[in-house]
Amino acid sequence: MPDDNFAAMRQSIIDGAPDTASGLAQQAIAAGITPLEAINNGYVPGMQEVGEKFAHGQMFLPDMMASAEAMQAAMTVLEPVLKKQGAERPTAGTVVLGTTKGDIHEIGKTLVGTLLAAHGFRVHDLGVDVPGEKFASTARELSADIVGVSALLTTTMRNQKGVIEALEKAGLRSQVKVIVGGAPVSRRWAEEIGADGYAKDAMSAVALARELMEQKGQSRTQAPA
Ligand code: B12
Repeated sequence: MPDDNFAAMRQSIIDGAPDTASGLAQQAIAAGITPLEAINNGYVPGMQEVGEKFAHGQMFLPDMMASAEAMQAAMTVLEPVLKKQGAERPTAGTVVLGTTKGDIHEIGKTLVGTLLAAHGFRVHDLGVDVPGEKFASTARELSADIVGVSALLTTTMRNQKGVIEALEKAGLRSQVKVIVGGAPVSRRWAEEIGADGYAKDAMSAVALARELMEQKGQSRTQAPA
């Protein structure tokens, strides 16, 4: 697909144009473009630019909301194609995923969930504004291997630590790996709060989850009988 089409995808997000965004996604699939190429080269760069414009006062909240709608319209087309790939694989592990309390940003978290599912993980998405106790109770219910916590605001990052504390309180911390992400989150922050890993984007989150599953497998075989 020519770069022009990726530029059009990017622009559809900046313009907050859901119909254009989903139409371009359909065209991309028909042309044999992988959903990931469309996401990484077209739509996500659009969202990044929206964030920059908002930060510089060149875009306002309603514009950012329209851009989010356009992104979701594109994802509605791309997600089923991505998920189909995962349904054809053996289960790689169970992940409980959500955006932390006080935070309603969901696009990045959902993308992480979609890619994990596309790579064979069983993903339970708790949605947004999720309290730590809910992460813990669901992790127990599903015997989760991994809990993934997203935060997009500097004010809600600290609630990622709250999730770890809730898992500790529930006596689950040693059984569950915790991964964190979101635009303001860093590797250093992950270490500071005692998470097991950080990933900067959805593809790295898949690699991280696989690595942690391997570690879990090793500690299981090394554990005394
Ligand atoms: C879209 C958007 C919104 C939408 C969200 C819609 C939705 N349904 O999700 C709306 C309009 C609702 C919104 C609201 C607000 N927003 Co806003 N928003 C954004 C924006 C432009 C894009 C976020 C996004 O979707 N990016 C695209 C995705 C693909 O990227 P991502 O989220 O970073 O996710 C990737 C990685 O971070 C990682 N990842 C994400 N989660 C996880 C989880 C795990 C476990 C792992 C491993 C990895 C991982 O992988 C993802 C995929 O590659 C950002 C700008 C930015 N640069 O982030 C601002 C931004 C986050 N928002 C901001 C603000 C200030 C707000 C508001 C407070 C505005 C207001 N005055 O009301 C409210 C907050 C409401 C709340 N309580 O949560 C600020 C935050 C500033 C700060 N320092 O805290 C930002 C940075 C904009 C800015 N530059 O000022 N927002």
